[in-house]
Amino acid sequence: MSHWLAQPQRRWVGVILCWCVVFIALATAPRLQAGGGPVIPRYVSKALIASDTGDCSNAAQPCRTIQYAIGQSWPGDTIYLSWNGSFAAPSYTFYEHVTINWSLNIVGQPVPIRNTYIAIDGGGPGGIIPPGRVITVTASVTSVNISNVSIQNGHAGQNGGGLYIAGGQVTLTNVIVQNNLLAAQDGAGIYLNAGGLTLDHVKVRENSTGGTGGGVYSAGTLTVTDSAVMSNTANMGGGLSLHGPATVTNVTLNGNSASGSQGGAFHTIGYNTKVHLQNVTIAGNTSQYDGAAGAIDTGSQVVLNHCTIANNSAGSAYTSGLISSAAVTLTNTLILGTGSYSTCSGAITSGGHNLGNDNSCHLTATNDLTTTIPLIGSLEHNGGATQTLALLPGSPAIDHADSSGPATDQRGVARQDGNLDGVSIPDIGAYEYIPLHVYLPLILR
Ligand SMILES: [Ca+2]
Repeated sequence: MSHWLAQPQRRWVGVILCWCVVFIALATAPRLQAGGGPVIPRYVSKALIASDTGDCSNAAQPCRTIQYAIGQSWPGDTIYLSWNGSFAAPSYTFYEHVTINWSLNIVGQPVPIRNTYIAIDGGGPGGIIPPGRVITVTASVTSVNISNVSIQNGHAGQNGGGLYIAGGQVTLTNVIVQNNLLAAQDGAGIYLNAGGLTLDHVKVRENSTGGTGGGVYSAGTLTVTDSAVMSNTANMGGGLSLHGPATVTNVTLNGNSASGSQGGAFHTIGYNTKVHLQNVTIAGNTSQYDGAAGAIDTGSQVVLNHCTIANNSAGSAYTSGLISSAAVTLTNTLILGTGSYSTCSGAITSGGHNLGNDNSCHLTATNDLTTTIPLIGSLEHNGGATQTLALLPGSPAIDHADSSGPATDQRGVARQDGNLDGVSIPDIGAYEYIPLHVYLPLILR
C-alpha cells in the first residue's frame, strides 16, 4: 500500500515538524536576558550547606556565590545574601568580583545588627582573592537595586574601584561604599559612566584615588538623599566629581580631601550641568593646593538652598569655601571660611537670606548678613540620618531665612519659631534651632 504522500513530500513534512519542535522548545525555554520571565527569589549564603548547584531558588539549599546566582536568575529577580546564623560573627563577607548584566535586586539580610553588615569585598591589596573591582553593572540593565550591604576593598586598575555603572538606573539603599582604592583612575568608590544613580541612606567613606572623584565620579544623573560622603581623597574632587546633573538633599560631606586642586568636598565640570543642593552640610573638607577651594569648586550652574558650609580649609592661603567659575546661587545658606584668605571667589549670585563671615561671597541681596559670626557647634549627631552643625542659642542665623526651602531641615525637624516671638520663620543653613520652651508652673487656686 502506498503512502498518501510521496517520499520527497514526506521528507519536507518531517523537516517542518522538526523545526516546529525546535521553535516551540526555544519559545518556552527560560531566556535569561530577554526579560519577561517569572520573578523568582534566589538565595546565596556561605553557611556549610550552601553550594553552587541548582537554581538557588530554595532558601533551605542556598547557593554559595553571588555570581553563580546571577547566572541562574531572570531579569527582575531578587537575590538574597543570607546571614550565616552566627551571633558570634554576624558580619559576613562575600569575596567576589560581581558582574550584573540584567536588571536585578540584590538584598543583604538581615538589616544590619548593631552596626554589622554583609559585605561584598573586592579583595583589596593583600586580600584573600586577587584584587579587582567589586561590582560592575553593564549598559544592558534597565534597573538594579542593591540594599543592606557594604561594597568594599575594591582595587581596580580602571575607573570605578567599588562600583562601575555603564548605564541603566542603579539605586543603593542602606549601603556602605568604603575603603575602595585606585592608583590614579577616576571614581574610587563609584564611577557612573551613564544613566542614573540614586544613593539613599548611603555612606561613601574612606575611598581613595590619585585621580578624580574620591567618593563618586558621575557623568550621568546623580541623586543623593539622607546620606554621608566622608573622608574620601582624590587629586581633584575629594568627595564628589560631578560632570552631569546632580540633586543632593539632606546630605553631609565632611573630611574629604583634594590633594591636587578643585574642591575638597566636590567640584563640578561642564557649564550646562545643573547641580542642586538643599539641606546639605559641608564641613571639614580640605584642598591642599594653593588656588583651590577647600569645599566647592564649580564650573557649572550650582544652586544651594539651606546649606551650611563651614570649617573647610585650602592650601597655604586661598579660598576655603567656594570658588565659582560659572554661576552659583546661594539662598538661605550659611558660609563660614577659615584662615585669613577670603571665603569665596568668582561668580556668585545671592538669592537672599544668607550669612557669611566676610564680604567675599557677593551677599548683597535682601536680608543677607555679612561679616557675621554665626555661632555654630561642631559636627556631630543631632538627630536624623547624618551629622550636622547645630546653631547655638543666640545665633543670628535663627529665624532669618525665607520660606523658599522645604518645611524640614536636614534632620527632618520642622522649620519653626526659634526666638519664641510667635512667628514661625526658618533658620539660615541646614539645621533648624529648637528653642528651649520654659513652662511656668500652674498656680492652683
Ligand atoms: Ca526658625
